[in-house]
Amino acid sequence: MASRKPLVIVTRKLPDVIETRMMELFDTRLNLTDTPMTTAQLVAAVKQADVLVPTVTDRIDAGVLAQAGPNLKLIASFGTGVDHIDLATARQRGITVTNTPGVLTEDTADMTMALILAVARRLAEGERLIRAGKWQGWGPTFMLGHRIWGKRLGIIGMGRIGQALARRARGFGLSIHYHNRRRVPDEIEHALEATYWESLDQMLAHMDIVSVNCPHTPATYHLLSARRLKLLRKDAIIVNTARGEVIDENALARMLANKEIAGAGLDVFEHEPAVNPKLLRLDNVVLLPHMGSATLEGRVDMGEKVIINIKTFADGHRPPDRVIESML
Ligand code: 8YV
Repeated sequence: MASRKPLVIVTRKLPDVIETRMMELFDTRLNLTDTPMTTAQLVAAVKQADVLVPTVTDRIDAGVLAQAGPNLKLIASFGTGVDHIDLATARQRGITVTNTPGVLTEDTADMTMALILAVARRLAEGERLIRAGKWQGWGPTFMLGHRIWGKRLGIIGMGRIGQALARRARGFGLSIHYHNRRRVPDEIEHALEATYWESLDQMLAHMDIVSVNCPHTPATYHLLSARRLKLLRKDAIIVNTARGEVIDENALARMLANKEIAGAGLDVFEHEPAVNPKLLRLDNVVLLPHMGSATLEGRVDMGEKVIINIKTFADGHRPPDRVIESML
């Protein structure tokens, strides 16, 4: 790759400043219409590219990777989650995979907190009521939500985003509980005054609010299964800004409809962009179109990381954000 500019194929429209810089540095092919690529287009891309820059909307599975040309040596994904890429196959074929960790932590934690508040305090319902012209005026028992101050928040996945959520939630008077594959270091637990639950089942049964902040991996697929969702208290609310696949969406929709769970705030779905029709009919859920990290600043920072990963790789060095094998 060293003697010429690498051919970099970008699958979606990125912020202008990022596209401009990529054009300067690399032989870059952009997707100016932003139409998601079909599988055939992805195959055509991996056949030619030295570097592919996909996003969460591209399924880079074993079938696509099997047709990759000999030049494809780097997949520099625009995003942190890598569940859209078959990492094992990429590794077998000697393709390095990088992502963009760290730069969307605060934005995603903000959105998680926003969803917690939106569900508990019925923000979306209130907004819909006004726009429908149905607001008759203030009343002492009108639109009552629930106080979050003093409640228990159970965070599933205490990585960067989980910890950023915990920092915010403490300011809102929530007590912090978490379940994680590994207990976090003592100093972090102390700083966040966080209680570790080795048993997810036990934690779920005791929480007022549960937030999903873990990646989607084979081990976390339907981690919140129908059985586990049944452990939640009837007055619990659940928010998900991670990946839809971590929750059994059908079971969740059924339980929300039956009022076996009080409410949900969902930014991600199992079959995006499809949303389970049962969820659309419910007032006690707030639905967002996967916009947890959607800030201009965040997207530019993500693009910067993509550029740094490609440039470092093209210069013959190990790119900083190589996806670690333990995620497999
Ligand atoms: C990104 C995300 O917007 O980075 C992630 O894992 O889920 C999103 O917030 C998306 O992945 C971009 O590809």
